[in-house]
Amino acid sequence: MPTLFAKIIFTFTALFSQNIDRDWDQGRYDTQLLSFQVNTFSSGYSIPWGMAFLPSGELLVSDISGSLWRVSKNGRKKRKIGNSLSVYYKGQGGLLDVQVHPDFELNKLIYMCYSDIKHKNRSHTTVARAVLNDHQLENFQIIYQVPEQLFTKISRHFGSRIVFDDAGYLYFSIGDRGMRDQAQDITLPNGKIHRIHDDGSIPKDNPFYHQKGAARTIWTYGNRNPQGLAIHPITGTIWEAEHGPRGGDELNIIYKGHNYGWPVITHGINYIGTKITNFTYKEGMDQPVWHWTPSIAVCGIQFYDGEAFQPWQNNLLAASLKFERLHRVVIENGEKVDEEIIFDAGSRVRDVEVGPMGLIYVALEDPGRIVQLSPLRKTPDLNRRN
Ligand SMILES: [Ca+2]
Ligand SMILES: [Ca+2]
Repeated sequence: MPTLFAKIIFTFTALFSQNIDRDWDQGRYDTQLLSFQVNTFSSGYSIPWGMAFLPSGELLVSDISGSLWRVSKNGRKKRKIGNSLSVYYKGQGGLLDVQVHPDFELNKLIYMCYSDIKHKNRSHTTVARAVLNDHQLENFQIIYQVPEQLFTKISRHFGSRIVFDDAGYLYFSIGDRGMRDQAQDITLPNGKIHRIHDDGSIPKDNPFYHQKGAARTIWTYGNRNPQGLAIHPITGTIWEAEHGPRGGDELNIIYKGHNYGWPVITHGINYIGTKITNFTYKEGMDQPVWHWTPSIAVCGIQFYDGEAFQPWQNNLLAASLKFERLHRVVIENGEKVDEEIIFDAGSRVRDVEVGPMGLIYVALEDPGRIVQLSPLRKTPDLNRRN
């Protein structure tokens, strides 16, 4: 009889947890400037690591496990895109970001960055592009890959995000790969933001293009583990978010050839509490626009440029893995002037994206799913006295 009893309990638990899974994200949130509704948009992921909208309004989702998905406009259907990526799915490694070419309607190109794998489980961050034909990738092409001798068994700090600027250059990030001092070494690719053309060729006006021995794709250096990149909708500047050690998560504006300091300067300390450096400032190294200390484990970032959440226009949305929240950061003249936690997700927040109708899409972990934020009219405060 204990077996039958256990079975009944199990069935009950299963039914109950299914209900929770379906409904637990739904709710109304009231914030300083407006209220919004949260609904589940798409589920069934390991970790939805990156998101990018196609001009059709469909959403591409890169899952860390290596699967790439094409999700219908209303989120009800998702289909796996066949790919032959050699993804090292371990530790922080896997399929990372996905991005759509600015001229997708003409060339159907999509871009992916991922933890590539070589023999003996050595890995590094690679960038590839392919033509997306319905649910197949065609003309798959690796457009950035480090020399094989730099592949390592270390399975952390791969970065990585991809953005295109207004002039069509492609930027992507690689973390320090756990070898912090190498972030200052411009002959090595790790701990850097890179800039290439959309076909992988290297622009001749890159800052170290003509410097002997330098990795010519480098745009900036001294970046610890950047997992957020976004273009400011008005100024066109590139904004970057990177994980600090313990403390010192950074928000930076990315300028050609600049040194962002890691590990010579940082506002963080080692995880075990010991000091990394005595310095938070040094001549020739950029200070962050903002640093989160203690660390929020900042991941994906995106500027809000839609109409639906009008009061949030040009604000930066930032994902926090550690505190499981979505932040809204108000920026004026390149400086942070205010910050609000707008969504307490209750799950690690991996990425954020703005859809073609101005709705906000948030990628959450455990279980891997995407929720949709849509605005509600703010309820008048009945207790307020003027
Ligand atoms: Ca994206
Ligand atoms: Ca820094």
